[in-house]
Amino acid sequence: MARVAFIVTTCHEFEGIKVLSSILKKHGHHADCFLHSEEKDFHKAVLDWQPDVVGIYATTGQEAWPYEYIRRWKKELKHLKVVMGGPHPSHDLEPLLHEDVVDATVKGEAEYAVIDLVEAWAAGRPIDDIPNVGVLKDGKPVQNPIRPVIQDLDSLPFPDVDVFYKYPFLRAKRVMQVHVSRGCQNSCTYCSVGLMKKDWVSGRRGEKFNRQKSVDYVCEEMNDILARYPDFKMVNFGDAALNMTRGWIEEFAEKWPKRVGLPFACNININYLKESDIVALKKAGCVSVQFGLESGSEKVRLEVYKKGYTDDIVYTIPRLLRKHKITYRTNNIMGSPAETLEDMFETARVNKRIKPNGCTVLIYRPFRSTVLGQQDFQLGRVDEQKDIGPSIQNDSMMKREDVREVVNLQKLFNVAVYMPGGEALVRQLIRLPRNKAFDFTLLSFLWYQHAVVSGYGMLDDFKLGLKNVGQIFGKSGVQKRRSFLDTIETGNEASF
Ligand code: B12
Ligand code: SF4
Repeated sequence: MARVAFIVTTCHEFEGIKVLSSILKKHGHHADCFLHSEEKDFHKAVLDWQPDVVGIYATTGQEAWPYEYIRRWKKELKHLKVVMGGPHPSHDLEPLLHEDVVDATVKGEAEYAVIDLVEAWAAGRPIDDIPNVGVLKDGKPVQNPIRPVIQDLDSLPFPDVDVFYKYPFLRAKRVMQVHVSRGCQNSCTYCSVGLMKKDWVSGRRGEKFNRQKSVDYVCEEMNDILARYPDFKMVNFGDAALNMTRGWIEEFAEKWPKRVGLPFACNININYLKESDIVALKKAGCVSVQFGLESGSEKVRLEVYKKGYTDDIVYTIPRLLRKHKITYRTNNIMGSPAETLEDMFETARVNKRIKPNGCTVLIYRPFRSTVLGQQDFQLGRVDEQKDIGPSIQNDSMMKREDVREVVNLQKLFNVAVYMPGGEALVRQLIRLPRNKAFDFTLLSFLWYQHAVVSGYGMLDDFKLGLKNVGQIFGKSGVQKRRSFLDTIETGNEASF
């Protein structure tokens, strides 16, 4: 039986790891997860656990941080194997070139690939033919074909929350993070989901990419967690959109209040949201929703981002949310190649008009796993030498004359939206060199809106910040310098 240690830097409960841990345990293996921020001596904690396999979850920019740790562990644990999974190696096999560190990657959904992999390693069998796995052959990274995505999410065991809630900080928070679906109805060009849809499905007839657990499964999963961790006051659904399957929210509104009854926040896709869904969300106990406005320009939203949110939808849904007393926050992108600085000010003005309870503002990042990102690299729009760290809230990688103004506007966006006369002031301020006061302004708004408006709790959010205060606005690769902003659970990372 193999011992598998997952490792992550961000202080958050990762759904993918919870599921992988539970499926490994179901197959008789041991699994645990080690959070860098929560261990006094990270190197020793993992080493003392004596893993046979270390599993890294990586988004782009967050793949290299553990390499030095792994080199040290490999010196002491001669048999140790290392596998990397998650969005980054699913689209980019570069990690395999670090032969002394990464032994295999996994593309897409990893439940069954991980079982095959650890069992092959334990038995000394070759891993070259395991579906989803990527390996180095004759010095070249090779990606094996992938198996179909898991069609019935109810067939999976309950996610193993214990590997995260063993940490006092995570189990003492007000808000529990939960996922009830995989996929998304939209395919926005700046998001990886569009390409995942094409790439992560095998093409088998009838195979679905958008899947949701049944309401009964979700209620049972919740009660199973609450029986062991009864102090959570609220749930945040981290899914791309809770309104993914027609009829699901109505059934949820009937069952959740009686069987679980915790208030919750979630993300929604407003182009699929009807007033009856908003009524059902309210009835179910929804206190706050978040959606991606992304751009004030309808043309950019529809033609470049392919987001499907017309101006009509953008102005109607907030009115309905206010009518039914659900608070809402928007996500906004600054600095994409589709926009001028004036377009970005228009995004601020549209926010002013639709009166969100908070605005999350992210800087456009050209991921190779997105349609728009691939175009940017092809067209030479990316400053590839610039290390902006793993975050999409720190700096811009785009070659643009007005990059300083764009980054400053992202930091001061909320001033333009919420302060009387704010836009005129911000127009002056963004010309100044970037500085800590601007960073602090962004953090303060984010903290207030997230902690107070969406109900995550001032203290929890503040503590999360303090844990990482030495790591503000970091570069890639070195875990000590990871961005503080990465560590803030914005409650929604879907719509960026
Ligand atoms: C919820 C979410 C978050 C949450 C939780 C993160 C998490 N992964 O649980 C929070 C808010 C913390 C977050 C933060 C960020 N996120 Co995020 N997030 C998502 C979102 C919406 C869903 C992820 C999810 O839980 N899916 C459900 C689970 C079951 O799937 P999964 O995590 O992919 O796990 C499966 C496989 O990936 C694999 N797997 C997962 N872990 C491992 C580990 C090993 C060892 C192996 C072998 C396999 C494996 O097996 C799992 C089960 O099948 C996705 C978009 C999406 N729809 O996928 C973006 C997404 C993953 N995030 C993204 C980004 C950019 C970020 C941030 C960098 C943003 C920032 N703040 O600057 C940070 C990075 C933090 C971090 N260390 O990952 C990008 C990644 C793009 C890329 N190419 O790298 C995505 C794809 C959205 C996008 N823009 O396109 N995010
Ligand atoms: S940005 Fe949000 S709405 Fe668009 S495809 Fe990604 S997860 Fe779906």
